[in-house]
Amino acid sequence: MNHQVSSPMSVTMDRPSGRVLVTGALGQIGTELVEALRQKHGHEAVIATDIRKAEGCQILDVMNKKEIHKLVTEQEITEIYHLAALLSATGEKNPELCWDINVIGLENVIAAAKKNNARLFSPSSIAVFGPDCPNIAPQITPLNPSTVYGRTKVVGEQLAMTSGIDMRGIRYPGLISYKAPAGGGTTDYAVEIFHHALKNGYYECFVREDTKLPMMYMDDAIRATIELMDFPLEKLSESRGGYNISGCSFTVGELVKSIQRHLPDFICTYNPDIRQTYADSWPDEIEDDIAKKEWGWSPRFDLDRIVDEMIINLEN
Ligand code: NAD
Ligand code: AKB
Repeated sequence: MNHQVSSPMSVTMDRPSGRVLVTGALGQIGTELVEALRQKHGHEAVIATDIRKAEGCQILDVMNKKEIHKLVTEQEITEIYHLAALLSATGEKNPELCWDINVIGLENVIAAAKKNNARLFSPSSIAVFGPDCPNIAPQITPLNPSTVYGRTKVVGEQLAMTSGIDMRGIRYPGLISYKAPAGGGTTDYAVEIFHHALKNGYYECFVREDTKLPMMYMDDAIRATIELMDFPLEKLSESRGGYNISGCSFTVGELVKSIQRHLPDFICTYNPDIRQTYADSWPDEIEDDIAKKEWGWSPRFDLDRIVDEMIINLEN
């Protein structure tokens, strides 16, 4: 991957030897990752797929093993970003479907990658940690999640090390972005709050004011993903199935205060639901010394900068 070929286009584009496939491309991450990959490799080299229909995106259900094989073989796919999944809130409402899509779907993609010698990026999550994890989560610690969603992510990390392919992942924190809505997770409040603040000046939050979780701006997450995939495999350790990366951690109360710098009349009230228990089972902060040391990870966005970017972009 990523070698320069001697065509005029290669002056600005880093062309993969084959094509790049993105599953779940219409989601919160896919919307921005496809854009970034197309900028890097050229529009034609990146095939966006999802179970939903949209312009510029092919239909591909990751439960359909035969179709995945066909597409990966016919399109000469050499790199896959597998984003199709159910997130924590949707997943806990339908645990069997969550297991099927997140684990069987991943196994289907791994099988196709293996047959075609493709590299694979498959995201993990801070949901791999459970209530026994220290408040500041180390990279290496027992993984005993209390959610089915978290368990599917632990299996994903294990498959990265046992599947025999070049497979990598990141334990993404809650991701904050403005281009696409958050897709049914516990950390969705940190995205929804901006839309409600700007539209109504009011938000009823489904977790408590003192709930503190690791969060990250989407630009940092996309850059981390591409930087990790660009790094030589032999320089990565056994953490490659799911690297801890830290952006910033804050409580909802701190987020509200930061938004009030722009919108002083904004009011947030609190009405915790079942998602509070998922949030309570996850760590407050993430220790990312291994990602920093191994492949040079470094975040760029703190809380106030995220809030400034969100408000400016949603207002326009
Ligand atoms: P999302 O819910 O926004 O997008 C997932 C996409 O997958 C959707 O567009 C959906 O239509 C598609 N999909 C669902 N079932 C499918 C199927 N059977 N076949 C094909 N496509 C299907 O999720 P996201 O936020 O973009 O997350 C992508 C990945 O990153 C997931 O693995 C998620 O667990 C992980 N992650 C996300 C966050 C976050 O805060 N967004 C944090 C940690 C980890
Ligand atoms: C969720 O809340 O489910 C996701 C995640 C942290 O994995 N945003």
